[in-house]
Amino acid sequence: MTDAAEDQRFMAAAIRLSLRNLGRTGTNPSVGCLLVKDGTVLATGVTDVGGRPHAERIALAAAGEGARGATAYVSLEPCSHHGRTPPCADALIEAGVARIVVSVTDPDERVSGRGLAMLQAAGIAVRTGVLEVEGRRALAAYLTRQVKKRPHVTLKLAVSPDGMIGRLGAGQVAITGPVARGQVQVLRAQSDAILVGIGTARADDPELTCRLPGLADRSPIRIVLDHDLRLPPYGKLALSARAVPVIAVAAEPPRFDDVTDKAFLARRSVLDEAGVEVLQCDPRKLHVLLQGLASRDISSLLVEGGATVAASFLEAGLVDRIHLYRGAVPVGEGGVRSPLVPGVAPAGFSLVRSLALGPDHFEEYERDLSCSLES
Ligand code: AOF
Ligand code: ZN
Repeated sequence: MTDAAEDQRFMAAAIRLSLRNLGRTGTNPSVGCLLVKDGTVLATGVTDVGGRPHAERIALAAAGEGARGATAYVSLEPCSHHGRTPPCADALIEAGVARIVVSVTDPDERVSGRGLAMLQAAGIAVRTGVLEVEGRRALAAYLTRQVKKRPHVTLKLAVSPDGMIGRLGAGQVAITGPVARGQVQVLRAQSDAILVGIGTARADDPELTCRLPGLADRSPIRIVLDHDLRLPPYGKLALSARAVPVIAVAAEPPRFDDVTDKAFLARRSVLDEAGVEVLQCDPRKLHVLLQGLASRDISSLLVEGGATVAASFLEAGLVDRIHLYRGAVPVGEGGVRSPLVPGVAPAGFSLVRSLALGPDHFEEYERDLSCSLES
């Protein structure tokens, strides 16, 4: 195998490994690191839950003296700053690593090329940009929050063969089967927050938690766009707000004769008591809301419905990735039309993955790079 092919093979493994703690490292990226010598993996490391220790330190600790003369494959540039831990670049130099292969350079202004420069200055051979597209995909939440100061947004839609996402007044309609639903639950576990509109919250009474065995403690924060604060206090979301946080995003309360609407205040105090946080921010100003969520350490946001919310995120140019499921059973009369249909790439997006999930079909679209620079 050529050196280049071997670099790609080990970097692919480091990136795959990094996915293990996706959504569990706070604002710190989940990074994967492999230490390799003579074509054999000596040790591996993934950024620990909570964000520390960093991946390189875990791999170096596992390899011990064996790290001397090894090649390190890291999905993100090793850090150069004294943050809550000393620089990984120093640790790699001290351990006597001979060569470093990196996928993505770190946009964190404390690092941003300095990690690579430190390694090179110490005489270590450095190669960057290996499987960069895949590396950026795995680090998308971190990179988006760092660069755009907003969370990375995934829009998920489950669409029936007749182009519907549900039926008016019918509550939750099962569009897809258990395999697809399981995949959505994994996506929830990997996201920091999940967002729906008040229409969906009222009509479907969803729980929006991750209920896969073993992943129940990884439910994301639940956010409802709720302009007039109509979230039912006895719905599943409010009733479970003490176990898994719920944020209702409401506009400024209406005022009559300069007195704040009493009914609004009453609704707010009931929700306060249930443990629901009311965030005052006009839910129609999505850019402002997303900046606010990023400043609360939310790096990845999963938008789960309904049609109005999906359309407004798309119109605002705030969708980075789309997960589109096509179910097998038509909804028929009274259906709610989906803003997107499977098989047709939305403008500015490209298909990156497509697979069958039992009777259903799954498509993943990513925002084209030229469009993703703007918002
Ligand atoms: C690495 N390896 O596994 C990760 C890195 O608060 P601190 O000190 O943990 O620093 C956080 C920054 O460290 C984060 O913004 C990013 O630049 C880097 N994350 N670096 O060498 C890792 N997770
Ligand atoms: Zn580090």
